[in-house]
Amino acid sequence: MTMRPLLALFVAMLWASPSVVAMAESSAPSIEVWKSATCACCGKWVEHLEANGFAVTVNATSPSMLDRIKRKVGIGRTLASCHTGKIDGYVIEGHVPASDVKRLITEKPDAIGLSVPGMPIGSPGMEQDGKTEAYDVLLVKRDGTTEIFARH
Ligand SMILES: [Cu+2]
Repeated sequence: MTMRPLLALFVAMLWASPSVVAMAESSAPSIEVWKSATCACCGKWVEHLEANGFAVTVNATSPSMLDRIKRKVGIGRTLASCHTGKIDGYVIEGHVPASDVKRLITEKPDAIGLSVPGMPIGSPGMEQDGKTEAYDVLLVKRDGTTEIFARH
């Protein structure tokens, strides 16, 4: 008897999920990215976003300007990576997978944004001969603390 409502819920979820996916893909989310003109892995990350349906505006920036931008948006030294992006008021620092950016703008948590500190091998834009290392996508809170948003 108790299984029936659960089953109904499960079926309802199955029905709901494809439409949620379709909604997320129907409008191209637009992201603005700041990076140095010569950063190759940054360029590959931009291509990764575009391949996943993002409209990307790229700003070529000097390293010192990039540092200033990171500091201004609340990305400290320990959270920093090569490029910095902004989407829907959120900061996207480093090689964050497109799927996590989409989840962020769908779930809309109260936070500064996401960061993948450093440049982990195998993250989007950092592919090297199929090698990968484990990395976490961090949710950067308004007080500067972080929590794990996704593990890869
Ligand atoms: Cu990089």
